[in-house]
Amino acid sequence: MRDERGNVHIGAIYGLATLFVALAVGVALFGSRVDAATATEPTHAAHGATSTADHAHELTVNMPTTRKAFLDDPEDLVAVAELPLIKGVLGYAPNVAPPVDRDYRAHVEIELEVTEEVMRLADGVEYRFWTFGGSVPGPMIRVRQGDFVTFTLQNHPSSLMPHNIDLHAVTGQGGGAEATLISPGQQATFSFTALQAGVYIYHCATAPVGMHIANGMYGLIVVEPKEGYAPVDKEFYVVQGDFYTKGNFGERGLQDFDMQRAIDEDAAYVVFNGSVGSLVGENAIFAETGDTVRIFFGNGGPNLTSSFHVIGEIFDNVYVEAGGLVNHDVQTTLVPAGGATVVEFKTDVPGTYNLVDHAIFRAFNKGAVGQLVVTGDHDHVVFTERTDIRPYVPADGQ
Ligand SMILES: [Cu+2]
Repeated sequence: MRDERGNVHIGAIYGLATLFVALAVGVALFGSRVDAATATEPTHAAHGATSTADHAHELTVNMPTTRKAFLDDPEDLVAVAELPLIKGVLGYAPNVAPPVDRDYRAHVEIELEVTEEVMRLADGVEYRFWTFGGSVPGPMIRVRQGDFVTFTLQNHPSSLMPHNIDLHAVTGQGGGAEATLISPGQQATFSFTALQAGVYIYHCATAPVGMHIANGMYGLIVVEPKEGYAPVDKEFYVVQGDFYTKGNFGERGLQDFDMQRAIDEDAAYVVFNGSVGSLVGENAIFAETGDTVRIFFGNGGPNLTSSFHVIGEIFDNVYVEAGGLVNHDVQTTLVPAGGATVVEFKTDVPGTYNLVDHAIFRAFNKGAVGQLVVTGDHDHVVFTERTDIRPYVPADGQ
């Protein structure tokens, strides 16, 4: 349409104008009733009108089969006053809170105490953590979709700071943050209905929010779908977090928080369950071959997205972002700061399986390693140990 001087040929302009007029007339005459079958060339409309059976590759979507909205069931209409009162049982990592195991709604009471205490961050390294329940992560809370939860947060009198809690499972102002903001030596209570199933981070949301999270104030609340999760042999609770100390990784002594480093997202430590080695050696988690394993995995952040991977395993199921969409056959799953996932797999071969953030310098240089030790019978079809080793001499003898 353009010659070597860059001029557009008049014929091309005429052709385009004719086409435009023809299209305009077509639209005026037929409007939306233009039948795809009358088109002389395939169009998007015609494509969309063909049967899906004509497609070589059909898109398959894993529709959530278990998802139910609150108020879908008659039981959701039962008044709170009629619900049985249950004391919530907490689970301290790597142990989970016990499965809900009930097919009715309840009024669940949860108490969680905030403390500030010096604990081990790595060998020879201590840190003044701010905690829910005296641990990092804070304990797992586990309820059933539709439960009415009365939540009491207590700030220990020995604390120096005010604290609160924002539970991502809560629908309402600040996730409970305003309702629970308390000074040392106070406690506050609020209630919420767990409207939606999923696995949710909770965290402190007191200013400076980043600092409270960076000091270890996060954990998971599991809202089981009404029919519960499928039974498995082993469940574990792991939460990743990044830490910002004045000293670099491994520098000994009591380390102070470094605000500038946190702003720069220059983590000195990236760890599972609050310290280097929390899931390694004698602290490892265990399973036997043939076990089905479920890991509730959260990421407290405050900054870094996790590329969660178990070396030598493939996740059979990943509850994408811990929601109702289940993916299969996944190697590494992204878990955002302030997010979670649920991964499930079956152990086939004995060995030591490293849990890592596959942003791999974090694993080998900043602490993000855990170990799942699998014992039991060896399936030599699934995997052989090394069967041969010998000197290698290239054919050309070099
Ligand atoms: Cu706090």
